[in-house]
Amino acid sequence: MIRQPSAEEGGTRHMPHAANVEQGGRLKIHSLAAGAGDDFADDVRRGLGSARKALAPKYFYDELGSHLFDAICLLPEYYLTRAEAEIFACHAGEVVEEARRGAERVTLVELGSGSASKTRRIIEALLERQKHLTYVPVDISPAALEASAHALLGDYEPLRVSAYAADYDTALPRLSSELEDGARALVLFLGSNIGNFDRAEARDFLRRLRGVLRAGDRLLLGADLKKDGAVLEAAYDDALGVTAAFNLNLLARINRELRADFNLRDFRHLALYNDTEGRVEMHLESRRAQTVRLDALDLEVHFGEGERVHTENSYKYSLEELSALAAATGFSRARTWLDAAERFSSNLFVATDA
Ligand code: AVI
Repeated sequence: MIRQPSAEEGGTRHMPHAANVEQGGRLKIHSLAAGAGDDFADDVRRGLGSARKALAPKYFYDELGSHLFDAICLLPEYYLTRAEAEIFACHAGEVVEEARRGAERVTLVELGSGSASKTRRIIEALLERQKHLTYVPVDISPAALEASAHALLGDYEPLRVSAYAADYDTALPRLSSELEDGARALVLFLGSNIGNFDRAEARDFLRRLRGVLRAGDRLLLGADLKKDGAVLEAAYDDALGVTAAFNLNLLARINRELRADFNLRDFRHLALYNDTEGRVEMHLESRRAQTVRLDALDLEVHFGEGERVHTENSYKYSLEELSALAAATGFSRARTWLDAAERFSSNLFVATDA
């Protein structure tokens, strides 16, 4: 998952590109991250000023939001993380065999690597088959990248890490310089992150990714499957209220960073499955008519009773839609693994000839 840098991680704007080399030359960190400060203010002004109020889900992930997301992944209702971990526990060897087919070596890239906990199974399976491995994680949070890179290097001696603290748009054009001749790329895009793009954005993103890959390179894409709406709504509206807190934290973040006076108790979390669009929508609904002041923006925003702020879409896929997505973006869906309950899919896309 792509996360925003927290205040502690620095509000530095447009950090110049710098590559720090550490850990006996085994770790390189490329800092390409731009601070989110003004973008956040501009996006909040635009989002709350539009006729259909909306806020971008990337802003969930400040420090508290990132912890709340980690807690969501432990919830009984949020099956996605466990299902993907189960697939890797059962099939990492096969995934890696398929990814390596016909290649001597693999370079592993991960988009939105976060804590990289599920990646360990893939790294281990690769290191059983090749002596050395270059791992190229990309995440917006320098702190998360550094922590996960140090942990992985401590645990896997033959590993070399070239990490990019950057958003996807900034990192994608840099990736080609990491793809060595003679080594196939295996790109991980896990955890249903693709679901937070709408369908056109998903196609656009995968086309841009395909543009930096070579024919035969692989993408392992985690995608949540379409299923009963009640199961999906429970996954995004858990009984403990953790997802509600995750959603409401967006207003708390606006209070903290933009000196606003949202009363969180005056809003409620909603998670609705939109069957026509095949997506779970999250909203924050105003419980009463109210006006909120955002001092840092010198802005007042009025909310009618029952008015909603749309905060996230999580698109769900059928296997046919995944094949069509692959075909439309320069890949073919070569293999798919499902968890035992068939709720989640890990899909090996192969980059086809241009
Ligand atoms: C990060 N992303 C894939 C999660 C999802 O399922 O869309 C974010 C999330 N939102 C609510 N719960 C989890």
